[in-house]
Amino acid sequence: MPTLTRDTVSEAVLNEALTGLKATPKTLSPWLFYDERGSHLFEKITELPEYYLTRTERAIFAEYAPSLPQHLIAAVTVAELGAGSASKTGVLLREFAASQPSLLYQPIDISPTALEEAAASLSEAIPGMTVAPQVANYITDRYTIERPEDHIVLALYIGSSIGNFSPAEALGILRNLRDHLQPGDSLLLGTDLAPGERKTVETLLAAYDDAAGVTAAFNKNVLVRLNRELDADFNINCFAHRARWNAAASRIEMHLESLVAQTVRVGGTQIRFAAGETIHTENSYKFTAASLAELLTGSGFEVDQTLHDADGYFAVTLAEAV
Ligand code: AVJ
Repeated sequence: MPTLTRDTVSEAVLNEALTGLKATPKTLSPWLFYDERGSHLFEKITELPEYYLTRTERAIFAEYAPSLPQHLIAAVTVAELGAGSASKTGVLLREFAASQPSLLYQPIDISPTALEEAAASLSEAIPGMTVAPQVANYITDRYTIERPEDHIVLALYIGSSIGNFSPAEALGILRNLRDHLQPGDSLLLGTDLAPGERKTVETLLAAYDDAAGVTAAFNKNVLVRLNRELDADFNINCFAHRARWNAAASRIEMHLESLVAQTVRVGGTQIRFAAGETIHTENSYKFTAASLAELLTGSGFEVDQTLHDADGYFAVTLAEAV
């Protein structure tokens, strides 16, 4: 099973930080958010009044779980990409476990702490279920999906995690996932939706710039992490959290804006910032029915059904590997 040791993680952090901060414009990849503190801040984000994504997706699951297609419930193993603490997954797993007491659940995530919490809380909530966690970056590392004999695989890629990736990268991730599957296996994909009739850009922006400042702390945590792990000397107060809607690319962007001209030392390298210059820390793509269909068809899946909330904020798509 591929695992990341502490050393390979720090090396990856150093590579990512130096490559991103020497580039123009400056970037830092969103996976850097998720150290222990970042993972906890993200959990707090999911409970914010402005952050509708998690609770909307959970409501869709709760409504949908009792009517899951029979072939999915019969003999299935569930593998989840980017499981995190898997707080939403329980709703679905409970449904599967009801008809399948020895359910095998395979969460894959980059954060060992989040996986430990997921394994602990789910094993307790669903006795009899086997949890087989895998610490892996599903973009850069190999991962495995086990298939008990005569079982189908249901892959979960929920929480709009795929929204962090460009359309081309998203295709690559789903094609790679498809390569782990067989025809007849299924994918449940959770995606945040683009502004529409009832969803405004303001709603979106508020979700990424909440009144309590949790998202700002989450964004700035990447600098805290570089300070600690790479002995960098970012002055956190000299950067501000910014959320922007990029309509042309259909994405929310998060940036850290340097409030002054300054030089920061990162792993022995001097990085210069102009006043107002930003580090682009995250893209969060927002989908339409058309962009979802294109993504899924292009990666070897066929859309079975799409579920969403009444306001069209969020979508959960069930697709079959073809
Ligand atoms: C975990 C990628 C789904 O894009 O909404 C939340 C991360 N960033 N607030 C998202 C995030 C700022 C989140 N995803």
